[in-house]
Amino acid sequence: MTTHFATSYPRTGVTVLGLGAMGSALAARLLDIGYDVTVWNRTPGRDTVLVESGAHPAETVADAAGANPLIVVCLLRATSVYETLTPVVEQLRGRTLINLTTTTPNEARALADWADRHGIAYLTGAILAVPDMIGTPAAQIFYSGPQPIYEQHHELLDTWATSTYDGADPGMASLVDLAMLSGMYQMFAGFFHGAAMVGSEGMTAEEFARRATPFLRAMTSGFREYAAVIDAGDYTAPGQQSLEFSDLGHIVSASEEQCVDPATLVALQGLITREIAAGHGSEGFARVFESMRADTGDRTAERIA
Ligand code: FVH
Repeated sequence: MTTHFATSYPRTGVTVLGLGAMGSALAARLLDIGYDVTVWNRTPGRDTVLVESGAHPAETVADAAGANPLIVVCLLRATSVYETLTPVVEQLRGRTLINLTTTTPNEARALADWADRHGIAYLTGAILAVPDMIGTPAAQIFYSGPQPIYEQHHELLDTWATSTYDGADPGMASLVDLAMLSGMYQMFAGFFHGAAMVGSEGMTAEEFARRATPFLRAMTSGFREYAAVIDAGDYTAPGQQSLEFSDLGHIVSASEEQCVDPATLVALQGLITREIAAGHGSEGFARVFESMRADTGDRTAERIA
């Protein structure tokens, strides 16, 4: 994929398209540290505070896109991006687009191909933070796509969050972001399930959280150990808790006895059972990974389709 770089520009000019909770936070941060920010939003009226802080309001997307060589997009979904940018694709030619809208990896790749076809320099960003965190190192934003674009705008990107460059594949930033969110939501699902189990006998969720938080925080040290096993691909190495020992049938039964839906746990039990049935019962619990992972054969055809 050829990459089109907008000519370098003074530190100051940035356009932000999309002034929802996140887009507003991104634009406000840039204003705070002295960037010259032009803003646009589909629904008028969401720029009031930003304009009072010095932002330039754009009447149309075309005006906003034409105002600066760097355009940051923070809309709702990939479809929102196409709807907004397709009519102004000629104004965008030769400029740089950093898309911080949540997309799937393939949506990000398709957007990158679309930008390339229209002579637009394009970088995918994926935000792992809530708006209030923008401007703090606790916020994380992952980027992928042409590294020169990332390096050219590194100073600006770092004003928002701790930036990580995840390589040339435009879909990688989205993939890492969604993988992190997957771990978070499944962790919360486990907490909700546990709270429902003890709640069936009157323990409050607050009391359960007080008890569960230090335990679950301690268990995260297992990630590195499991990662070492997975990367080595050796689930027979000594010292691992076996799949047979990890059978969750008793927890599923306890949940059912308490009339609590064990659906999230049953999904994991299914992966364990599958590996045991395939003859791997004596191997380590981390072998569940093998039940999940993609066949890393050539998926290029799928991606472009
Ligand atoms: N808010 C958060 O905590 C999360 C944290 C992680 C990353 N996400 C992603 O950030 C994107 C924006 O999220 P948001 O929280 O700003 O969302 P809203 O406040 O709902 O604002 C959405 C903006 O998108 C505009 N928009 C929606 N559809 C269209 C469209 N078809 N054409 C043009 N603009 C559109 C919307 O405009 P309006 O409704 O005000 O007219 C808002 O500006 C998102 O990808 C999160 O997943 C945030």
